[in-house]
Amino acid sequence: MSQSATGTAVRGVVLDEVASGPSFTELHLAAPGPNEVEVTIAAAGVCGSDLHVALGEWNVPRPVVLGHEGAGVVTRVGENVTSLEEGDHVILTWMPQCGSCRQCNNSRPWQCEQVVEVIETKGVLYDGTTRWSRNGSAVHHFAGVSSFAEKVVVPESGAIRIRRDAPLDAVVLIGCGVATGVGAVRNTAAVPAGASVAVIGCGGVGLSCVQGARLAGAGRIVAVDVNPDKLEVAKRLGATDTVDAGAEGADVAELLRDVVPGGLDYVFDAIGRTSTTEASVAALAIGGTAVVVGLPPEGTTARFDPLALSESSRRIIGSHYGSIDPRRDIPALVDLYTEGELDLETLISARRPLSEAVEALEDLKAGRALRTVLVNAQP
Ligand code: PAD
Ligand code: ZN
Repeated sequence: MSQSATGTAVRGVVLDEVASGPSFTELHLAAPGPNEVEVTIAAAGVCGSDLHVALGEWNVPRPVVLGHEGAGVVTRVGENVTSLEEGDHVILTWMPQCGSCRQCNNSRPWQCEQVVEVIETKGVLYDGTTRWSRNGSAVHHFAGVSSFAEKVVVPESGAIRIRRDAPLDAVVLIGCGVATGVGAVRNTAAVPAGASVAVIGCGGVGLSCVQGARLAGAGRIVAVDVNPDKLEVAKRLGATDTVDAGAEGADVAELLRDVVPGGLDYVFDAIGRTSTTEASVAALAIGGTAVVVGLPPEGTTARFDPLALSESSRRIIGSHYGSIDPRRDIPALVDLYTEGELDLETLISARRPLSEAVEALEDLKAGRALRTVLVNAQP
């Protein structure tokens, strides 16, 4: 990496075309502008959402530097930055709230309108331009994070300062998967102690729902997956029962009723396929709530029986980013980890160098990995 006043040469994982797949390549990163910071990445987590983009299931502006779970150290601050300084340890968030839209003003920073309209949709930072380029041509940011790179530039509100004694190659997972799963249970659904809970899909997000249910004091926590290894992990993280949905023609709602007759108070769909969303609703008890957490491919639809919904006071709700306020909830989740209440090590199936991001995405696609943490060897 060579650094100058105008920018830095860094390596990162770029997706040009879905057909050719991502590659680890040389890029130019411009210096942070006003209200932006440069962060040297220590670790990045590989999440199902990166896979959605790599597989072309979500359309984002390309070429794009992938990655949206990241943690590192602030190495430069732009003009007008007041809340961060060089040397701060930070977890990156893909919800760098603008602080002034209708959602931010209504204390719903996880739905910031400017993030959707500018950062996510256009693949740029708040001034409408990108800090990334390659051979003089613009390359886009992914979700305002692009953590599969040696260094990044993000909005000031996209870097959340955390305590310095927390290992960055573990707490990195809090930035997306853990915040999403734990938050869905504790914030979005506000599951009360004693409730019966099922979680469909035990990847990084679903296992975080399992942990959230344990932290909430749920009475029954039923983990569902097609992979028996994931169900074993779910038990270690607090599942009281497991359902293997791998058999040909398995009816997940029926299998869940065998475990909890009368249905469940809460079912979390941590995958977001038509079949899993429909099963989440069908498995509910009277007054139960289905929570759609997993993000489906664009254009997906699901069906439910409106009569059963109305007659039995059931609810279907969506959970975006665990309804978290990053500045409040990310440091609090780091505290839970350092106090031994939140298990992150069990979620990490491998640590690999950043240069092996493409292989790590392959592992996730093939179901071989829980969370792979990519480690930047030269921070
Ligand atoms: P993952 O691929 O690690 O986990 C998916 C899990 O589902 C794996 O354990 C699979 O074995 C399992 N599975 C697959 N098919 C079935 C099935 N038919 N029945 C039961 N289990 C099955 O992904 P992840 O945990 O990183 O992400 C899960 C989803 O959450 C993904 O769609 C991602 O985009 C989404 C997400 N949502 C938010 C949000 O704000 N709502 C944030 C981050 C990620
Ligand atoms: Zn994610």
